[in-house]
Amino acid sequence: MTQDFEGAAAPQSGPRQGQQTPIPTTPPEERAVLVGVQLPGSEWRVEDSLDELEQLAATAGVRAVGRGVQRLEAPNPRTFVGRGKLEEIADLLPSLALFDDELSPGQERHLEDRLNCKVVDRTGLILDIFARRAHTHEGRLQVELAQLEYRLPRLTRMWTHLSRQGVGGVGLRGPGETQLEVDRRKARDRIAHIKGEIEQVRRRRHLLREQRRQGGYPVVALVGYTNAGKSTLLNKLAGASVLTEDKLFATLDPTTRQVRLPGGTVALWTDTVGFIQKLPTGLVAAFRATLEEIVEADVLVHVVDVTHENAQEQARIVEETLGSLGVADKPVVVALNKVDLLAPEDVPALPDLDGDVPEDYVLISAERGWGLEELRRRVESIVAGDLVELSVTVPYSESSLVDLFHHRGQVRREEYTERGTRIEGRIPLRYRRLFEAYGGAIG
Ligand SMILES: Nc1nc2c(ncn2[C@@H]2O[C@H](COP(=O)(O)OP(=O)(O)OP(=O)(O)O)[C@@H](O)[C@H]2O)c(=O)[nH]1
Ligand SMILES: [Mg+2]
Repeated sequence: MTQDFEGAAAPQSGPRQGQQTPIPTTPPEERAVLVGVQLPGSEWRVEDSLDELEQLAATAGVRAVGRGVQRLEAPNPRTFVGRGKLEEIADLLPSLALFDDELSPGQERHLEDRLNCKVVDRTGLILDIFARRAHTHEGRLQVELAQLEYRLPRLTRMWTHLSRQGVGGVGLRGPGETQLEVDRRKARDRIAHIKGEIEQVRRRRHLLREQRRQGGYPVVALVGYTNAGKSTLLNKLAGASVLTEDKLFATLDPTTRQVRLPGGTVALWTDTVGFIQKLPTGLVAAFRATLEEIVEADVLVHVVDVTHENAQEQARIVEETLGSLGVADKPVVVALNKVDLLAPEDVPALPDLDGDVPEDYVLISAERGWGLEELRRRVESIVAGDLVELSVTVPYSESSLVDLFHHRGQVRREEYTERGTRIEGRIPLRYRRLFEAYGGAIG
């Protein structure tokens, strides 16, 4: 087991965020030590992951004053890191210890006792950022749900602290326990209530999407690692004014704008919340109403900050997250962004980057507007898709399907029969199954 440690006296040379970490105008109050472990088989170097954690911390207004890094076979079940490392961290007298991995409630409690400071894990920090950034009703609901679910198992803390300090005992145990039960019940009630409200949000979004579908507009979702440039791209394409920032998780709420494709089709492009490594599944689930924009999109544009030293790993995280949303097989165009930052001689070398660059990629600079025409062309060719010949009779109750045929396909013949609208024509392959019940392919 090797150990290394960088304390306040030897600060980590800033992460590559030299260009990214904003300089705080007021001195932040929190003095945080960042703690990470390198476990066997993990794809990320712990230092890179801590660079990212430092960037997250800066976004939350916290200054990192040191790092504790340890190579371990497995995290310590009680204290996550080993005893020696704990002492080194405690010596720095931080007001906050930020752990790069999710801690169990028990670990958090032990660590707070040993380090005598606040202990927050990566999830808690991300939730804090989300909470600051949620502006819409929907965003707030989703964040509150994620926070409550995160905190519920941690609600025992107050009580155990008291009992260990000897304040408890028989007299206090009753009320303490009762209070805890009350708190838990309140939290559970609130969770149920929010889930109900989020369900309404989902329904509303679903309706909106149905309306769009009836309008026949193809839907494009911008996905990608946080800070990749999704919002910048949407702004450039649509003249939208989505907040873009050199901070993680600038966007929480999806924005949708119309963008005309080169052939004249109008598509709806939606900007979504960024992904990040070690994003707990509970958090992803809380954002389901928003992420359904991705699930229901016709095409995904995966924006990658190709200048980031972990671009490959970031892209993989995005693919994994898409997989967990069940959309791994949706058509994707990869937009390798920020090429304006690359030296010209690096640009043509990109396709060989680790031999792992996907086929359907476009080099772009969202900021300069480079490559956007090509991007729109790629998207259009996917949206147009392969056309198949269909002959169907659609019941009058399903008039939206007739609209869809008109908007997305080419109607050659249409007549009104007793059973419904009879249509012959061509439609993109992927819509065929919608018409399966009403007829079939010609030839
Ligand atoms: N040089 C350069 N910078 C870019 C480009 N595109 C985006 N950026 C910068 O990258 C940072 C992040 O951009 P955003 O558009 O906010 O990124 P995002 O993917 O929406 O990020 P989140 O909403 O946080 O997930 C901003 O500082 C942008 O100005 C580009 O093509 N070139
Ligand atoms: Mg954004």
